[in-house]
Amino acid sequence: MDPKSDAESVLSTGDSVPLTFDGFIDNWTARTWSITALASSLSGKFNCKMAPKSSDLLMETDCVYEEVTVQEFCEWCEGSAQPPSPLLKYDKSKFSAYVDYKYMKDMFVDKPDMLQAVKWDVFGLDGRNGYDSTIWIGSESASTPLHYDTYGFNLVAQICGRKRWVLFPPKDTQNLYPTRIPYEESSVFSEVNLKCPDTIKHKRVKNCHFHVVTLEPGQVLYVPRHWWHFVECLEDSVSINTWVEMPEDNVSRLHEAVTRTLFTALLPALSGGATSQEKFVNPTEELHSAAVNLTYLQQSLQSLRDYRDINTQPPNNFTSFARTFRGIPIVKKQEKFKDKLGGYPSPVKDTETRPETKKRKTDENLQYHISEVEKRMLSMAPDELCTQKCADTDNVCGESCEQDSSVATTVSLVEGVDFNSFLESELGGSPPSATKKMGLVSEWTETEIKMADIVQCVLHPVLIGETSKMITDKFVDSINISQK
Ligand SMILES: O=C(O)CCC(=O)C(=O)O
Repeated sequence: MDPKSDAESVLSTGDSVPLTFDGFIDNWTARTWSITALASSLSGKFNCKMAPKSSDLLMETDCVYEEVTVQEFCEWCEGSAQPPSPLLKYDKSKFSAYVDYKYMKDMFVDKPDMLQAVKWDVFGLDGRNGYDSTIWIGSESASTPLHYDTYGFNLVAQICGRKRWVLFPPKDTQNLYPTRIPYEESSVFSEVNLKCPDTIKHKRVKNCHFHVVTLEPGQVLYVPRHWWHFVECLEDSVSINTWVEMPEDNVSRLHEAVTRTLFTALLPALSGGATSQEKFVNPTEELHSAAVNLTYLQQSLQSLRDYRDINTQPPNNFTSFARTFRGIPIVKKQEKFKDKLGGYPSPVKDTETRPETKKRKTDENLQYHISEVEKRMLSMAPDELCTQKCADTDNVCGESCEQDSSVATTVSLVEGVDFNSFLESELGGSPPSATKKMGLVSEWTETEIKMADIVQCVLHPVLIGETSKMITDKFVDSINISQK
């Protein structure tokens, strides 16, 4: 194998690409979770995002929120909502429901055992579990608008149901018309409506590189730092993710502090008073005074100074993640576009979409860290391996045995396609020419739209990057980390 094509080298290039991992979380207790099982374990009430099924651009500020138990969510999904469920008034054929972006340490506060049901050690992240993870419980069609996260890299484990991810590299940022409205610390949203791209208003979207993947239960997706993503549940689904801190986050923290300071100062002009703030600020976001924001900005400068001054750098999570996959080959996989975005897919047969899986060769000279899954396999006697029906293509056991991909591990590349291929597969080749602004919560006035457009230019990530660089040059010398 060409050493440059192993997973570690692909991950470690300056611009790594999304990868999917098969067979790495089969031993998680969380793999057995279903929405029904969660409903019987969790009694609390959680915020649930209700969104109309529509091909309009849908931001989180356009949705309504209801407080529900997971049992009520589950009954609504099954079409058996009962009074006094607040979801009773929503028709499942017209709405989606999303108990999204919930920190597991809050949701499972009185169920500490359930936090141990998630273990990221197999990805080189020792000791990382549910305490550092977020859970997303969505009905079919529930979605998260196109955005990128400013901090870290992301690992996403699909627990049940399938989810479609459309990803774009950071080099497409200008092609995706970034906006900080609605404002959320650590997320940059896009103005582009992927379900119905307006190629007149957003001409550059045609230059984008679309990386599309359908995550199936048991798969894990690696989302590299600053990759844009639009995510949609193809079925009722549960996923769990962890955002993993990186050294570059020190610079991102300064960018975010500058953005927050400017946004908070501009908000009164935008909203004409407190009443319409909800249009401009994402529902989960909490704003602070200018004084608190400036303190936060100073703290981010201090973190940069500390980072520069530490002689021995703290362990780098990304290096440790990448090193775990040294010597592991990468399978090339391109989404077959079996299901249309926002459509009502019929189940896909496993054999049609899964890449071929191969059990890795056990060679003492290979220096890679052996995954937990593989350790389990290696601790088995050869005939035990046979009864597990492993994909023994190297014939370790010497017997012929039936192939079963569930015990093998595979790392696959999520390759990119261009705009036309994306449109042909997803929208039947005819892009609509206009995008409407959704307004389930409240309609936007002409003045608000104009003001928001101006603020969005002032808060453009490129400008914030330049301002942050100036601040860094003035207050912190020679920072030795990427300032992208
Ligand atoms: O699963 C989703 O709907 C969105 C997930 C997401 O945005 C993330 O993990 O960064």
